[in-house]
Amino acid sequence: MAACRAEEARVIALRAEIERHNRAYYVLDQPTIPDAEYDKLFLELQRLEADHRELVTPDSPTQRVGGTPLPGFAQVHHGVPMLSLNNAFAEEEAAAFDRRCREGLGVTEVDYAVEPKYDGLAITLIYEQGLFVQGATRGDGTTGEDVTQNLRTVRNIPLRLLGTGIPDRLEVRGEVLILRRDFERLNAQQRALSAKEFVNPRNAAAGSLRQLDARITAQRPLRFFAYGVAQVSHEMPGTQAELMNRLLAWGIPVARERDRVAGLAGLLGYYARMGKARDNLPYDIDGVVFKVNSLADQERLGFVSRAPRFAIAHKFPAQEATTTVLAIEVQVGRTGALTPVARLEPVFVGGVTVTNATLHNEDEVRRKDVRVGDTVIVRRAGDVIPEVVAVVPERRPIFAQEFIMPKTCPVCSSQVEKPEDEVILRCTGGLYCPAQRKRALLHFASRRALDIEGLGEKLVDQLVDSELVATPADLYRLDLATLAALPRMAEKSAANLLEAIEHSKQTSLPRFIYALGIRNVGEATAKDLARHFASLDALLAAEEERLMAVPEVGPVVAASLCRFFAEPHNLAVIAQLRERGVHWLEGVASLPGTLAGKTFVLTGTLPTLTREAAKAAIEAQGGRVAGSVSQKTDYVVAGSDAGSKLEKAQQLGVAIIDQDQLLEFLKK
Ligand code: 9MJ
Repeated sequence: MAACRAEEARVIALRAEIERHNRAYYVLDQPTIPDAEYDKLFLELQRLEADHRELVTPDSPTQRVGGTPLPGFAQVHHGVPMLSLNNAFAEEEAAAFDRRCREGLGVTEVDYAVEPKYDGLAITLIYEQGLFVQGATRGDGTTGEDVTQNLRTVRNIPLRLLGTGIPDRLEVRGEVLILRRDFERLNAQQRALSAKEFVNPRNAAAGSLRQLDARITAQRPLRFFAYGVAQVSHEMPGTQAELMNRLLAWGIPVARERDRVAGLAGLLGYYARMGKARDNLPYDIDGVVFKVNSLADQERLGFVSRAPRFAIAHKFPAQEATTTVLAIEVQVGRTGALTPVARLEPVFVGGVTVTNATLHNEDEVRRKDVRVGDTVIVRRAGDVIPEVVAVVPERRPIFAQEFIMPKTCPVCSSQVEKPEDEVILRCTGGLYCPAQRKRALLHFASRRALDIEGLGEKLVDQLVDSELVATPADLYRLDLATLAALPRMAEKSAANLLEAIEHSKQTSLPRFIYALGIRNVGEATAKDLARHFASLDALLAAEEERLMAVPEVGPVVAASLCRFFAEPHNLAVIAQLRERGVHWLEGVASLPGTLAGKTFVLTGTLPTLTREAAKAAIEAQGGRVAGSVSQKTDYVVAGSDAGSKLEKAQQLGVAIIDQDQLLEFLKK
């Protein structure tokens, strides 16, 4: 049925509105309407076009869904070759690039346009009279594949350019990629469908772009970002930075993180800034790109073989590398969790040499099917612990055996159980299990717990293996002769350790609760409990209901606490710790750290607190207690019979408080 004028007008209005929302969402990252409303507009347009085929245009948003699968991709010859960039891996190489640019241009300082180096796939887009007509992959740089149908489905590639001054012909270069958050969602979807997950966003983007059936590509969250112009029929701006702004004005997405800098210092500053920002960017980047900003200067510098002289990619350390699995071992954690760990052929990745990578749990090993002898892709991003991302199946040795989790604890041979609703297996040996004992000791001694400096993994291994120490309470019975007799232990280190142990006796209630290593009781919960109960005995006496009355404590935490305190062995250790001198200031419900950066001086006799107790309480909150009053003193805590320190404080105008005011501070 032929469309009437009103329908034609509606189709035009719908298209304009949908494209406006598309641009707001995909190019400007500022969504304007809820998804459901967008879907309604889209459906209305689809229906009108289905009823009136003559109204369908190639730039209609409905044309982004993909059509009949192709038998194969046609080849496209690139009129202007798609070059690659030379790489700089070190500062000296960036400096050499800057020197060559300065010398080539005869200037003392070069103005640069800088941008992220996307870890995606290079493509080229051709627009004629503002209409997207062809898109192709880079291929070998001279000839690529015609992936126009697939690129039409990429939501942030404009099918028609917007605005004014649209050239008759424009060829834009850029990269297609998948944003990290979209990648996570895509893999979750794959899991839900029991389909194979993608290894990383780059592989997912590559696989999606090279689909012969564009309907599949349409379902993949591909994005495009432009970084250059190969050909244009019109007069264009004179710099790379302005060129990018012009593309953006036409509705072509460009990197938000682009910038302009001066000279080598500017380049290195940008590299450092982006290196820090890397893990928080919406997409993966593998470095930054430096380009001489002036397009005339770019032309003067020209090209060397297949790469421009006016640009360079300064790479970041790779976050992924391949290596081989030498063994799969199972570690037992503090709470008995069994974690499979891959021992790897050492490999340099993420800026460090990695020899182990976590395999998380049994389900993960099975899903990834990692076997000893496998070649695997290892990832280490930022400070995150290295992990095995995937196996390279083509390189699996024929003898490789499927990995099976042990049925008993690999350390103490106790039964292994899989608690309901958990993916991890746990050793049921509790503190009978040396592995759990070692982990518990390390946790007890860790910085945020009792902070025993020098009590590291090796020493804990020695102490437990030689049966000198089984529980944290045993630490407080060690003596110099016993410690110094340990292999590889010098008398000085033994003395230092004893001093650190002695020092740890004075602690705070939140630290002590945290140090016990109760499941589901982290630092924040320990603080909540300490604040609520104010004394350890009150906490020990609390039944499940009273525990649940703590605002931040739910049934899981309450159950863990009850289980822990119901264990006579745990109560015995707590009693021994107290007997052996571990102490804290009780009756003061407080939040550690509230006095950070504040210096106190104590003088005179306080009504109830001993000087040691007051000092411990201040220090437990991160405050410092000094011996004499100076300009740097924040507060003098004065009791009865205060002498010269009080006078000094008055002279210097330092705040003077009493015990009650101090206790108020400690409560905050
Ligand atoms: C990437 N991959 O992000 C260039 N690139 O410029 C950027 N690649 C490039 N620019 C000229 N940002 C040739 C290649």
